[in-house]
Amino acid sequence: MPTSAATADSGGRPRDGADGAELAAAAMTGDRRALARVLTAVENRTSVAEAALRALYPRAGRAHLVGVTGPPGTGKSTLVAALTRMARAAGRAVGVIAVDPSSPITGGALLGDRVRMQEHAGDRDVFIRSMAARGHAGGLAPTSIAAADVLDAAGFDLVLIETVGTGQSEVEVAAAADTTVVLEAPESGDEVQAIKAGLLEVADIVVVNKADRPGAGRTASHLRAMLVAAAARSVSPGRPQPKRPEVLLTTASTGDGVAELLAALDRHRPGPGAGRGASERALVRAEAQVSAVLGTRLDARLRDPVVRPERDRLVAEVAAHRLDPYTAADALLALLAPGVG
Ligand SMILES: Nc1nc2c(ncn2[C@@H]2O[C@H](COP(=O)(O)OP(=O)(O)OP(=O)(O)O)[C@@H](O)[C@H]2O)c(=O)[nH]1
Ligand SMILES: [Mg+2]
Repeated sequence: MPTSAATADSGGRPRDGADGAELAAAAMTGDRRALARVLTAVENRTSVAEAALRALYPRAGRAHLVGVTGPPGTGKSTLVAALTRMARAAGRAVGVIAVDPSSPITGGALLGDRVRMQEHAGDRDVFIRSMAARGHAGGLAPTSIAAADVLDAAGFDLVLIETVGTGQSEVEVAAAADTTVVLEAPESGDEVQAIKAGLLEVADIVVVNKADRPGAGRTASHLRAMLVAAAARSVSPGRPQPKRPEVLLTTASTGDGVAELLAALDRHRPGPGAGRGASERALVRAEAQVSAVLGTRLDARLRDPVVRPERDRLVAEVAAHRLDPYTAADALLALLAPGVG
């Protein structure tokens, strides 16, 4: 096995006619090249991915999926590396998906992350994958979730998904995990509080990283106060009070506080078995995936040569404002699936 497989972003070129189910089977037995190929197929949403995911899916659902998000530069990648190191020391297999916001193939941030994760090169129980945030027609979240499913089925026990918490879809990726960690760094002033409030809403655990910097304690207190205020606002009679996120301090660059964060993650891990599948997060994830597949399937059906002329006709009617888009969509639905819609 090549040592560079630890950062097998390219995934290699898929073999001609590579069979998805075969690749999936190989990936599940620890073949890292096969794993990389499946992930490439997932990212490109090819038919190989569909066959692979069908084969993999029953084996997934065991890993702890952890989303790590937060504003740029707060230390997400450094923290993911520190968590990986610590989880590995405890004998756990760790998969990492880094959703790179800027670069479709190779960005500066990605390169930096690779360098940071070099220490894991050659470790069979660490697999790091970068995904471009752009160019996911069916949505970034379903694609990232499918990639996490692949790592889960391949036996990685902890799957960390890093996204920059700037765009809605990136935040959705992290929020679809079992546990969402929102990172902040110490800073003065409250000019970005509006953004933070939005990010805090998806947090299960809030981490103030760069605790070695001045103002970390103050930032943590400030965030705790914001969370208390948010919890007070969300009280509704007859409904259980949602659990208020813990606020932890870490220095990712030295590893301080990372053991405590890992312990907090473990406490938040959903229980195994049937209970897990019924968890709210699992249902949200499943819904995102089924909706994404439905959308893809509908698009494919609309491109069908039998249906296409009618679709084109209806679209032209809508363009000319002789028909509204709702009526047109209903007519197409009735055509595709009589009795539905
Ligand atoms: N002082 C200090 N610096 C840190 C700490 N953690 C990370 N850094 C530094 O902060 C900078 C950004 O760290 P990254 O881990 O790349 O941050 P990120 O959130 O992944 O950044 P993006 O992915 O670009 O949004 C780097 O120079 C790190 O070395 C910390 O705990 N203390
Ligand atoms: Mg990063």
